[in-house]
Amino acid sequence: MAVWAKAEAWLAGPWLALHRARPLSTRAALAPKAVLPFEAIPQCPGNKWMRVLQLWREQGFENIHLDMHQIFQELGPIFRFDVGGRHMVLVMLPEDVERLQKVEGLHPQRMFLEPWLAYRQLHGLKCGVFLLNGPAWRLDRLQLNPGVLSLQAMQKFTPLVDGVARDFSQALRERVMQNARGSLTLDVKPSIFRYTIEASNLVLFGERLGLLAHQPNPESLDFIHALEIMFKSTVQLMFMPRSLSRWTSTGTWREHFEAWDCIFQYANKAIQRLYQELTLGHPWHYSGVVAELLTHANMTVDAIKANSIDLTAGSVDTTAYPLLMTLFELARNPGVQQALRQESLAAAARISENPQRAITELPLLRAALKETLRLYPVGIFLDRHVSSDLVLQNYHIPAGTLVKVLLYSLGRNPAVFARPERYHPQRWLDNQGSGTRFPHLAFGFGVRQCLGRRLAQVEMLLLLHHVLKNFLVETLVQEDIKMIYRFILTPSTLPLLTFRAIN
Ligand code: O4W
Repeated sequence: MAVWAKAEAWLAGPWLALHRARPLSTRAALAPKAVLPFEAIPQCPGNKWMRVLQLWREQGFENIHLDMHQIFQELGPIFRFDVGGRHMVLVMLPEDVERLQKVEGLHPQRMFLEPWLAYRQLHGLKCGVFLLNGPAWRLDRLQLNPGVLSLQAMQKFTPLVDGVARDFSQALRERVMQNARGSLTLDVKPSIFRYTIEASNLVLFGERLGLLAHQPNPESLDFIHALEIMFKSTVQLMFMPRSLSRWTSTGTWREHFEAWDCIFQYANKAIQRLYQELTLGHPWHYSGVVAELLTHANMTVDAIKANSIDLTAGSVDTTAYPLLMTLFELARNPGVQQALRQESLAAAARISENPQRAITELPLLRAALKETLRLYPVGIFLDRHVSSDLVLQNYHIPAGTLVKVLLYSLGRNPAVFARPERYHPQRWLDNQGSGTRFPHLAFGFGVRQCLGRRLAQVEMLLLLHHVLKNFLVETLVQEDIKMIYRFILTPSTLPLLTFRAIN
């Protein structure tokens, strides 16, 4: 216990100083509130071209979240950073996110993602909203929201997801019961990926693939593999100007484009099947998000296709990894797991009558998902090209600057989250009454927040609800899992989990 307390104090030390902000030295001596010029922002040490070299040698930036976390501890809660020819400002405090939110204009702009854009340019393909900016972005985004992100859309697709989540736990139960011990120990990652593909495909296209009942089909395995290659090569290419990387990383560009070929092929087939059926006659029932868009949205078919590809490809890893990290945290925190199970069992009858109740009747499980994303945010950065001047940590930030919020550091700051290393979902509920609510920023903020937010939340919530009702989840591993940055934050390894049937 004493050791713990010490470790905690050590961890908290620099952080608490950070949160009080503006520590040390010269700045404190200056007139209070005098806004300092941009050039005075502490600069990340090291040479920017050396970092390009490091990127190239290390084949990516797998520890960028840890490196930047470290730099915050050394330089304070704001610093400047350049890689190659790019300049950016990094921040990590909730107050700065608030300031960014306040100055948000009509067309908030994200970073420029060259490798993804290059593929679409090469093939003359339209971009989905993730890559668009300006008025073109806004037009499409406003058309997409009602079919994808609205409460009504969520109410329509929740029963579909519930069916897939039930099938998942049914299939797992059958496998568990085949064992004489009534338990099954496995690497659950392939099953969770099949679940997210199956559930998303049903919600988007109104079609079951049958991935949970049968052995994995080769097409979806290729699709999963292509996504992995695409993410990994994105990081190797995104921090370097193309004029340079075309010479230094020719093989990586080829890999990247081949991965996109496979991803587009996979998604296009699903779109084609649906398109044919809709052409043959209009369905009587809700047939999924893309059918809604094709029949109701004021968008071209090409624009709907481009966004369907983003949704199809974007709803696999982004939902699977938080699910896996939640299962792991529940396995090593049996007390938390038991509390969640009680909540799920108490609400089970009402939810099975109407699956939409899951959203209101499982507050602790929803808090657990927030807690997972606090520690393991899928997107470690929120970024904005600011459209007007603003002040962050008392420094002037001119319009046009790329500002990045490191969510990874925000979630692990003890001045924001007491004992941040603890997996403690209850903190989100304890906090609700008080004035200072915790920032839950894993899905971003404002009009550019994650379009798939509600789909991801429902997929995660219902899978965990049905798993918790049916199984005890256990693990031998108590140590933290090392996370690596591959455009999304992913676990470097996952421990075996044991599922033990209840009753
Ligand atoms: C397509 C997507 C579109 C994905 C294929 C895959 C995917 O995973 C996603 C995401 C990513 C989208 C400096 N997607 Cl064709 C974009 C839909 C969250 C969905 N939700 O990752 C988060 C990480 C958002 N991130 C960033 O913006 C980021 C990462 N690094 N940097 C910024």
